[in-house]
Amino acid sequence: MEGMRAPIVVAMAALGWGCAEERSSTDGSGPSSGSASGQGGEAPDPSANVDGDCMTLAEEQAIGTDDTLADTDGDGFDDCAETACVSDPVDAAEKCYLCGWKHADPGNLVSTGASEGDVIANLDLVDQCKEPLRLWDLAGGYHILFMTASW
Ligand SMILES: [Ca+2]
Ligand SMILES: [Ca+2]
Ligand SMILES: [Ca+2]
Repeated sequence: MEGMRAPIVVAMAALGWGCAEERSSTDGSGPSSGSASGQGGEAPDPSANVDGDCMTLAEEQAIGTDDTLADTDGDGFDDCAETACVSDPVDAAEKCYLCGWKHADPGNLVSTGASEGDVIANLDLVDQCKEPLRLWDLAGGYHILFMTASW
């Protein structure tokens, strides 16, 4: 068995799409004038949206994103897109899946086996967008997995 390779090809169909497209910050709802941080000692306006990313200063502060950058971590997905796809907007290593899957791993799953009713291992898959996908990121939804293997 050693030395044998078992490539797995997975195609999936999802019932919903989360963040298949990055939102643009140039959609006409652009930045408001001025800085949310205020100048000259003014109190910042918690409803201001300086970077035009759909979140107010108060919302950005609540999740730790930068209110002057639409894409806080510079990973190519703006803060709103990452919030929508349940990706970390302050971690450049975590991005929205191109196919729209949400990062839905609840973080508390434990593999119990591979029989009916078990929680199977958090497999490394490749989706139809040719992107690596962790199986547990599909938790909480119904998905059809098409898997093949060859030796
Ligand atoms: Ca922002
Ligand atoms: Ca980002
Ligand atoms: Ca990110």
